[in-house]
Amino acid sequence: MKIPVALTIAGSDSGGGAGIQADLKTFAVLGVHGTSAITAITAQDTTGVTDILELPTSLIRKQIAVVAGGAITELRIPNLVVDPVMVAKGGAKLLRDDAVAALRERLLPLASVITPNIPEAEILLGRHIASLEDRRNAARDLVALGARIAVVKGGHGDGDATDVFFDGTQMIEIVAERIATPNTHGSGCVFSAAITAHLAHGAEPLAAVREAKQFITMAIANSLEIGHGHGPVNPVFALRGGG
Ligand code: PXL
Repeated sequence: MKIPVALTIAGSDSGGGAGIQADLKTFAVLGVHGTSAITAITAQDTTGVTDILELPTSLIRKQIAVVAGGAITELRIPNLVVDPVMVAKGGAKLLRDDAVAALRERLLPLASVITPNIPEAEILLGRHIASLEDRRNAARDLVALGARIAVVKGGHGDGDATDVFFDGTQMIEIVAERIATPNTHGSGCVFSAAITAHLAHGAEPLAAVREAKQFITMAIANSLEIGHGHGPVNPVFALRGGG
């Protein structure tokens, strides 16, 4: 049987709700064979991150190399989805300050799609983002910085969860009703992994993002009451047992 293959390069969440674990569940449910390069190991539950170990760069490189046949810059990989993770739901820092410039200057220009939430777009662009118009301008500027497509997500805004998609030509709003729940841990991971999975299946980027938006909306609607903090979204909502 032939199946598309995707590689997630991400941290491990011991709580199982975000990072590598969320990405692999999402890939599996969307019919993609998931491979992984683990960048860091977090010790965390739904109430927060207790410890983080960064893995050696050489080992991260090797994980990517054996799976993908070369590091990202040397490869002509068809689709690179960059989710610029910076801060966990509970407030823990997941990206060192000195890595922000590298993300902006070296990774962003390689991205087929970059998927910042509002706080991440603010850090990448160094300015406050309040209105929907600010979100549109942010998407424009992220494309000007070199991303092929920017999706600035509206989850941290008010009202509907309106994401702004810009590919250098089309500026499109993708809207979903806000779901009132504290259990949104892993939402960014599941969204970016779902975009990746649909691209791996050959979907056009706008279609992939629209499908991923529907998928994350369902994963939030079916999110899990686990622990005493932000419970995880549920990418396996369609499976028997659901969790
Ligand atoms: O949701 C962002 C995220 C990504 N990756 C890892 C995480 C988190 C949030 O906690 O732990 C490993």
